[in-house]
Amino acid sequence: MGHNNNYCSMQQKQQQQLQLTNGRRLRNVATAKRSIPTMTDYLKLHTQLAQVGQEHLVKFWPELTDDERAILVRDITELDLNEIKQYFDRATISMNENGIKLDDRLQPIADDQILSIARTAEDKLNVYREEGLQQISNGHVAVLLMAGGQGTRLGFDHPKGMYDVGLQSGKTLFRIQAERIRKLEQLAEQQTGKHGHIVWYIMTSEHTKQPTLAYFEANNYFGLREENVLLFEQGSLPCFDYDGRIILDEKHRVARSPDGNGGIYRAMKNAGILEDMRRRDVRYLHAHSVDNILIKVADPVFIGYCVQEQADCAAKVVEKSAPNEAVGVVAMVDGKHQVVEYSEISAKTSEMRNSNGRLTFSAGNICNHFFTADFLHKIGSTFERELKLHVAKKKIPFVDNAGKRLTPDKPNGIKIEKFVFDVFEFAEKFVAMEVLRDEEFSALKNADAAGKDCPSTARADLHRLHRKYIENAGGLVHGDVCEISPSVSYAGENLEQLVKGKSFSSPVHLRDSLNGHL
Ligand code: UD2
Repeated sequence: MGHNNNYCSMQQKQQQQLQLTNGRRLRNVATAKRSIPTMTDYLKLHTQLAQVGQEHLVKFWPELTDDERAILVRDITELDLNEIKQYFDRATISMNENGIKLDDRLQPIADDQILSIARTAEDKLNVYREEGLQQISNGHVAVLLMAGGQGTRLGFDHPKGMYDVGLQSGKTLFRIQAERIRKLEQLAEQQTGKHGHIVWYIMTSEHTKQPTLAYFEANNYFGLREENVLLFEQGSLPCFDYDGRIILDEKHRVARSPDGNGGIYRAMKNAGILEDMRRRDVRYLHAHSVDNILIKVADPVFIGYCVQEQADCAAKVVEKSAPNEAVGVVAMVDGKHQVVEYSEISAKTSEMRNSNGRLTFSAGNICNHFFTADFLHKIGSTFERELKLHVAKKKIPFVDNAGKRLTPDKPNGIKIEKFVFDVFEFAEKFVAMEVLRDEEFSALKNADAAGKDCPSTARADLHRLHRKYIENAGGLVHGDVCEISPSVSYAGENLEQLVKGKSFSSPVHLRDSLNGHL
């Protein structure tokens, strides 16, 4: 099993550092060779563990086989025990702060730090678009896809990116994103005459790495160059009981879970992604979640805006639909940007409106971010260790004193996660871009039974948008089902010659003319 833990000692880190193989594939060197632990190893481990109150981790040692001992030793040595202790202490503080209201410390994003697409003139947006396309042509732009989540709510047993949303084309989220990247490279080349590659970094977790890699290989990287698609694995953190003791998942396994999408910062450093960016002269990174079917991957307008504003960190946001919509909003707390959860604001503050009638705290976060490479280096080398910890009480399977594995029926411990947006406060210049929800955000979170953020809504949102693209280009669509392949248009551009003055009946499927269906 490709167990990678990023919370390890320096020496371990050097041994375990993920390495790039063949310029693309990542391999955990530590798993390549495993030696049989001796009694001396055991005694040494026991002493180290006892110093931090975790010696129970080796209590089943006499019953374990050599192989199991080797696995347990690896699991434990991958933990940086001193750091782990601090994690639990900080997690406890964070749990105690849960629910504290931030109203008195809250300010909205300053007007000059947020650009609303709806209220910006088209020629200004074009300037940003051209800037973004120029940066793409120069090879300075990469995408970081956060794809380490398990998608349990969707009830799909594979990485979410492999989900077929039920479009006519049968395309999965991964394929849609790959095709948008390819199209954007072409658009950039058409504008500048120069072909630049968009590097696609994909963060996976222990659970999603192998199936994701196999899926990309089986699909020939969707026509992208293999060396420009790099998968890497995020770290994990051990699960604790309420007294700070690390939970044993099996007699020879430490219980752990992915360290959250904020794991990107440590994983990018440890897996050599920051170094890869430096080597390729990638200067700007667009990071986003896997589950937004409308995602404008490497959006040149967003990139161009951030570059021209000289921002080091940015977020796309959508206007909150109602005061009680349970989304985090981007705001300032004590003068620093952060995402404030719905639960951290009182109803009175969430209902506040400006003189123009808009909600004062309306910048809904959509897991869609921009970072400069310099900023990511800064986070990796200093601020990563200060990232906030988010704690959830969970039912965590454990082994009892008799060595029997049990699944509790109520929460028995905590899982700790870091969030990608918690770096905003370290930015020297943070900006936000408010985009239109119907053009840029429709998340796939649940199965259809939930009735929202599910396959039916994702499909309907894409159909509606693509229909709007055709209508904006002077065509007519009768009926609801309408899909435009990214090979035809990335975001509604260049459709006039195909659709102007024409009328289409649902189901409409605009594909590459080479494929003959118009
Ligand atoms: C995320 C945002 C939330 C809002 C919402 C919109 C965070 C922490 N929260 O909430 O503010 O914007 O999206 O849809 O960003 N992931 C990993 N590794 C992990 C956990 C998650 O890669 O350990 C990925 C996951 O695959 C997905 C993205 O991060 O692509 C967001 O994760 P989620 O769907 O669990 O987050 P959600 O919907 O609670």
